[in-house]
Parts: sequence; structure tokens; C-alpha cells
Amino acid sequence: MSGSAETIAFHGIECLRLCADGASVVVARLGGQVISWIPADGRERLFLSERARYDGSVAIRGGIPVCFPQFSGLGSLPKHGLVRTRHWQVVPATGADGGCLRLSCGADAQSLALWTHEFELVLDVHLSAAQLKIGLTVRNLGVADFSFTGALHTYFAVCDIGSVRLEGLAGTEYRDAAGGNALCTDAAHALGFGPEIDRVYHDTSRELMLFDGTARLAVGSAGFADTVVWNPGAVLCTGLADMAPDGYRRMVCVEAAAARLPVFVPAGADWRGHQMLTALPPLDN
Ligand code: TA6
Repeated sequence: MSGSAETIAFHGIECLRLCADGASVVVARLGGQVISWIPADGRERLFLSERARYDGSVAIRGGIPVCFPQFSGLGSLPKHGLVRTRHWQVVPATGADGGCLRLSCGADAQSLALWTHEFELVLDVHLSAAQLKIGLTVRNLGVADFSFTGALHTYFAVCDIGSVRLEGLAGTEYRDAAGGNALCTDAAHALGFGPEIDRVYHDTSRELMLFDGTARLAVGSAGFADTVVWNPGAVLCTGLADMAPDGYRRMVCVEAAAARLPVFVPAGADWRGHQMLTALPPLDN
């Protein structure tokens, strides 16, 4: 693998762009958030809302937000935790691998006021022609053990949500956050999209396949026990200030998450998880 990284301004904020094997990825220091991934086939795979805000007042709507140490509203912290609007540090590359970027983010006065733990998050972005691997390391730098929930809250770009299907979750138990948090199991071979879907699938270990018409993307993960699938649908979308009213038609979130059971990290220990995305050749028509 060969590659090169540069600092660029993207939507007016400081980002890093990494190019390798004909592919490119852009990572914002704001939120340590991947906001563009174009594999060597030239097609953007991540959704970024045209109404996203880049002033740090809210998380950037799109790309791959990092949720930590709380997923969604599963606790008393702000929704999705404390690091989505932080400015992450760029960690200089070491070694000869040009297809990687590393950013980090640690506790600060604001986080300590809400969550008393010393931590460091390290985001590793590995790029090759058709693959993007996002690794997250959670380091407990304190003297007390802690537990966290979290996610790599990946927004995929799709041509039209009506022709999207997600395979690999049949028979898997999920908590239906859009349906009163009921525990359900869906036997359907493929998940399709209509009204709002907000599901936490439990203990997902299989690779998932996201079809958008004939386009295909494999979504794998490790370390994160759960998979969250979210699309706001037409009604909820109109209430999201940073989404166009029809924005829901062009995105779907398939998230590597630790949501059902908090992850326990003893004092001084590390936890690692990743999401692996692979752009596959389109299906024959
Ligand atoms: O991961 C799904 C979810 O928790 C949904 O409930 C939905 O609210 C979404 O995240 C987006 O959250 P946000 O805070 O970015 O608007």
C-alpha cells in the first residue's frame, strides 16, 4: 500500500485527506470524524448532509461520528457522549505505512465535569483501494475502572432509500428504539426502509451487505457487539434542522455499536474495536 496525507480546509474546517491506491478519505479534526470516503471506483460512499453545521455547536451530520462514552440517550450524559464536537489531535504517522491516519482525543475540563474519568481515544483510519477500516481504541488512563457505551455512527450515502436493502440481520434480536424499545426479531432475509427505523441489533458478528440498487458494500466489525440501523424517515427528518427535508432518502446509518451491554475497561487497560467497509463491484443488471 502507498499513500499520502495532507491538511486541507473542507467545508471551512481543518481536515486531513489521505489518498492511497486510487482511494481517498477525509477526516475532520472536529469530532475526529471521517466525512468523505471515495474508494478507487470514484463513488462517494459516505453521506454528508448539505445542511450539516461545522461550527462545533452540534455534531457534523454525516460521515462517521464517534459516540463515546455514551451511546444515544443510554445514560445521563449528552446524547451520544462527549467527543463529537471536540477538536481531536493529529498523531504523526510512524513507520512506513502510508495508508493510515491517526487522531486522538482525551479528557478535558469539560468532559471531567460530566464524566470523571481520564481517558484517551485513538482513531486509526486505514485506507486501501476498496476498503476503509476505522479502528477505535479506548484507553483508561485513570486509577478507577470505567464502563462505556458508544458507536462508530456511520452514515452511508445511498441513491434512494426506497431501493436500499440490508442483508445479514435475519433472526437477530433487536431493541426497537422507534417502537417503544420493544425486543423483537425479524425473520425477513433483507431489511428494507420506509418509515423511521431505529434499531439496536444485539450480538451481531456476521458481515452485513448493504445493497443500493446494484451497488454493494460489505460492512463488518469487531469488538463492537451490536449493530445499529437508523433512518429517520420523512416525518422525523423534517424536524432535523441540519437535514434537508428529503435528506433521509439519501442516507442510512449502519453503526458498529456497544449499546446493549456497557464495555468494562479496567484502570490502565485498553479496549479496541473497528468497523471495516468494503466497496464491492456492482451486481450485474
Ligand atoms: O444511532 C441512532 C440514533 O441514536 C437515533 O436515535 C437518532 O437520534 C440518531 O442516533 C442521530 O442522533 P443525533 O444526536 O446525531 O441527532
